Amino acid sequence: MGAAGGIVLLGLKLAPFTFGASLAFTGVAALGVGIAGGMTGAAFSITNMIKQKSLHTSFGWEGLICQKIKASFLNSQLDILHKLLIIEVDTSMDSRMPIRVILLLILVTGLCSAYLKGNVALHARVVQSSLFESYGVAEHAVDGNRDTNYKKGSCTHTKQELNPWLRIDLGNVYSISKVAITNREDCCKERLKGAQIRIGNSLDNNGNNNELAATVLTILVGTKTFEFEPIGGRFVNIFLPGNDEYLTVCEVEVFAEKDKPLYICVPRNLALGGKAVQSSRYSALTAAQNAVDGSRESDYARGSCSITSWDRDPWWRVDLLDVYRVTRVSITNRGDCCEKRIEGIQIRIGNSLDNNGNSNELAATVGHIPLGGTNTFEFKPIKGRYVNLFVPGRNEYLTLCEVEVYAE
Ligand SMILES: [Ca+2]
Ligand SMILES: [Ca+2]
Repeated sequence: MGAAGGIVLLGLKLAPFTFGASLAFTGVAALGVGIAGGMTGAAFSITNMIKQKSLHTSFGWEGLICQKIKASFLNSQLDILHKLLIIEVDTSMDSRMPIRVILLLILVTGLCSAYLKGNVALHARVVQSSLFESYGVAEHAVDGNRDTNYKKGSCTHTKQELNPWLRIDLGNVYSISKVAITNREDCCKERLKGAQIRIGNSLDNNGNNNELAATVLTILVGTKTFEFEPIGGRFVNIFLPGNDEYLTVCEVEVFAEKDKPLYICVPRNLALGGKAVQSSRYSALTAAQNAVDGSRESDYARGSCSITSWDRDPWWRVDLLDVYRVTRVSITNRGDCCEKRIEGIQIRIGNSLDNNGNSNELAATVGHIPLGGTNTFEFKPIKGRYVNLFVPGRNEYLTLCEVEVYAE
């Protein structure tokens, strides 16, 4: 189609993208966002489904859960998209709805046919060890433009430093057999000599300890493709060992051995499996753990909500059992009564248990959430093992029917 545009999927606006070679990848990303955002019960049940399947065929790391691709799973994903489509049709009164349905159908088609052919790094998330100046941002490595003139604004550029690096996060795990690197040509071609391509799933040493796939042994002119025995990985690093080095690339393209990923990864709800406590318990039905039981059931009588007594400054806390860079918390309000209890809750995240964790960094403050509704709060990454929900300055029955926590 060649047209750029954004897609609204389950009420979430996705970043603009171009239909074409990257369509299938974007389709997977869209599904991930749908799950992550958890804007509907359907999306939430997908997360649970993946969690249950994970017992046998997937693994997780860095706040993600990754599902091994099998034909049946791909089909089930298509089923899910189909169901979401029906939900959209059934519930949306929005006049733009038909456009959304068409876009979603295109996504489904993309998953079926154009599945991940070509460069899987295109428009992927990318980060580098430092930034020389705004012309040299990391995103220029995956912008689809091989222009070798740095001044045209399509190359990266770190500061001069020890061991600079650039890391591409493919989002999913691929069996990678080829990486093409485009060097700058307006000057400084020799700088890239000695750079290593490293591939794997670890972020140890920023991913630079992952398996060495190839090394730039000579002065690289224009674009050079490095081929090697396939390596499974989500991260592709360009690592330049040495003192006082600048790392600049004008494009990095990554090609997988097969035309689909080995694993599809979606953000994992870190609160599931965590240990929850609260300042007090209203009744036997309202344990702290009910807010992380994987169910958004919002009817008090069903026993899936946590409620404290009428405490001064009540609080609830989940221990994620590890430290994550948390970027998002979703909270489900009680549905059968008491809509306003939720208002004014502070989301606090950190590693301290001083003041029961309620003095950790403030991530967001909860406003209105409709009866039985789920709101998602997004913020800059905050490192922490504990997520507190804290109501300062009043007496309240702190009531939560589900709390979901996601890292970047
Ligand atoms: Ca570029
Ligand atoms: Ca619950």
